[in-house]
Amino acid sequence: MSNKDNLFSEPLDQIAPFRFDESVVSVFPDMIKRSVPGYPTIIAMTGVLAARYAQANSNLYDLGCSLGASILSMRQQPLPDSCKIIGIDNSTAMIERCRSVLDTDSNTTPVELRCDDITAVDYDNASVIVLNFTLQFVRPELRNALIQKLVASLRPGGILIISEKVEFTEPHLDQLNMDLHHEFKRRNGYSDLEVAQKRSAIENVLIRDSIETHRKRLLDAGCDSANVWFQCFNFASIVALKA
Ligand code: GEK
Repeated sequence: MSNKDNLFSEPLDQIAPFRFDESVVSVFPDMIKRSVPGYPTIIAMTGVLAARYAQANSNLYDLGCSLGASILSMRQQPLPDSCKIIGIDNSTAMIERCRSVLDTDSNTTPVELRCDDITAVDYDNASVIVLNFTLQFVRPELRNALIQKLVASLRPGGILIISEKVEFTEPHLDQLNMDLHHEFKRRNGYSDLEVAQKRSAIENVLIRDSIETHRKRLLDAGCDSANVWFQCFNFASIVALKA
């Protein structure tokens, strides 16, 4: 059961940089659903894409797995034999809660959870790699090397799914999409104070790239295509294929 996210509902004297700690974990499903336009669709389609591209005897990675939403979506699918799902997150609180979520799931594809920094891990034999709203929290100077490492670990015919809050290079479009996103949050019950305080907490923690930057990074790393399959305002999901 997820509690209602009211972490920023009261005026705060000081707004600390956002962290994925116990308090966030306890409201996380409510927070992400009310904050990210298209989140339920992106999670559901992550499973659909995984079912299409997963290969027998390969690894399916969910990086920044939080409470395992994408793991569960992939695990519900009829996956080929001997697939293994590996979820990685560097928040102990997230991984612990994710373990108990998975304990209640009756699907049988093996899942391994690791509490680790996704930039410090070795990857191999991957057919599907999911980064749903995680790369935006990785320090920008580490992003190219991470994507290169991930694409190198992909088997031919494998995919990488990257969902992110994105930046628009034209200032008026960036402002328009930020306004529309804030309106989305207001309509989901967040007050102006909550929107403003969360924005301060996340500043310098969540650093956006443009869709063009994401696509170029994926193609430079060796993907043969990288296409946006979902977008709502400043939230987009890209699927990149290594042919
Ligand atoms: C979902 N994918 O429900 N290494 C490992 N984990 C990290 C790192 C890192 N370097 N940086 C951040 N994280 C999930 C949602 S949330 C997105 C992902 C959001 C983890 C962090 O601990 C958190 O659990 C997750 O990435 C980002 O579809 O809250 O906006």
